[in-house]
Amino acid sequence: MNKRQSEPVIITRRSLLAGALGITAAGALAACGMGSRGGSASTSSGAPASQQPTRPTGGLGQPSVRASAGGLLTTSLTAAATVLPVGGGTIPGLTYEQALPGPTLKLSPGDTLKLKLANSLPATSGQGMGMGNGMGQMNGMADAPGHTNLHFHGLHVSPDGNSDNVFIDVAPESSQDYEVRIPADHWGGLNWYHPHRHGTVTDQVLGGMAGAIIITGALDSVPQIAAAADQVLVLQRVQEQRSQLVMASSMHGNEFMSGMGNPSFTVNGMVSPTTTMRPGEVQRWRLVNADAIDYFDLALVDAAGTVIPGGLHLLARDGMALPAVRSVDSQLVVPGNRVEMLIQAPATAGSFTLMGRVVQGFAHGDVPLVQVSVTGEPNPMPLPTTLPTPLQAIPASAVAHRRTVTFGTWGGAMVVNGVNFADGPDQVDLDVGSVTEWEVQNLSQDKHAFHFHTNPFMVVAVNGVPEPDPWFWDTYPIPPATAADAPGSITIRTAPKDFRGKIVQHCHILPHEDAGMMGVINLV
Ligand SMILES: [Cu+2]
Repeated sequence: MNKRQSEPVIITRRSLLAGALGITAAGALAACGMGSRGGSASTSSGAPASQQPTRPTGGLGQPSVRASAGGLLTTSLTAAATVLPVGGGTIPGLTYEQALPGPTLKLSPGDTLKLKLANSLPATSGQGMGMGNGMGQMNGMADAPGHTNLHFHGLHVSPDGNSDNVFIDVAPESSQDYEVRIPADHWGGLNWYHPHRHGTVTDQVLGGMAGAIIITGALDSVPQIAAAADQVLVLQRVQEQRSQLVMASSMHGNEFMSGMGNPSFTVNGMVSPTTTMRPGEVQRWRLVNADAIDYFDLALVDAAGTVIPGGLHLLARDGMALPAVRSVDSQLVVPGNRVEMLIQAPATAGSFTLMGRVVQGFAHGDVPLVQVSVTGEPNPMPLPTTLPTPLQAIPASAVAHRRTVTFGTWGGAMVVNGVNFADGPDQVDLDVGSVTEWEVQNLSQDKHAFHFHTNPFMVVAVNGVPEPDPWFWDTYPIPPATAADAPGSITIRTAPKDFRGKIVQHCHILPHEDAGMMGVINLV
């Protein structure tokens, strides 16, 4: 049974109170004996006692876990207004299951998820941000306060019917039964769910509506990974003046607005939670950037504030395992990105911090995401080198089609291929079963983060410079244009398979998406 502190250590201006949602979730988890591993048999290590990891005992809790059994996970999520305790006061939020973040859904390849989404959101939520008053229409925002739906971000599943279909509309006081079939050959990794009803997404994600989805996979049985304590880290914000931020950030230069309304960045519902590791211990940390706006540059820093070189041992990005461990100083995560990594505590007692370092242009400063106290008997654990991954790089020789896609602004509106979602949308076909190479251009001098649904893509170049080790993502920042005739670009290769239907490509800076920076892709 885990021992957990009753209170998070308060080191920042704001911190969720003891008894806040993260602690409640952790307590509930400990009470039902699941611990941080979520009760998964697949993480049983069989390692000798000296190799057993220290279980997290600090203030860092884990979201509650809902795991499939016998090939099926039947569950429900109720979206509703929630009062979030912050500092000495409260902030009105929007959550799933009254929890920040929502519960973690854990499934295996071949499983079916049957999920009832119940919409108990206030029918007025989202009003006051310009929707329905002309200003929102000018921005391309849909006039649908309180409406919602679900997107299963990162899952390679059908986009049709009642599966991962973002054209479903769930009105207030109604519900929707989703059925999502995970292919038997789905890759394992961390994904996430969030609302995707055009026009209300930003308000709902900023309010707190997000949760992790774990697909089990080959990494789980790598001995060095199986021996490591598994921590899911859901990075979100709690936010005053949410509706004003939504409105302001849908305009140009959003990053300068991202500090509006005193945001507090949380991990599993707490500000700068603490955990402990033994000297030399290795833990498996899986982080999703579930913020709607901000980029973060992740790095481990020591007590003196110095970056620990090679401190992030990357296993997977956007839910897809790398072919080998990559040990890096830092890793950028834009909204929607996931990064899974091993973290090794130094050989001697002390402390270090997972820092979400500021990215130029954003207002949040360096955010200490998780603080680690290194204490106790040394427990040196090994790191793996090569990794099992079911993915294969897409060679240039396989490219059958080429296309250019543009993200930018036109007459003040956010557009894809020159068209605002409310005015079209832009529609393009994408051939299933063959390889297409895309140049995705950013015509504006704002930041944009490219995402499209159902299939991942391999990033082969950024601004025309080849990537040294091209691999897969499902969300990737497009560098800003440096001049009107000098767009930023990423070059990607896609090999869509298995599913046909109507999906979307959009900017994952969600106020841009709500403002119409989204187009339709027909998988044909
Ligand atoms: Cu954007």
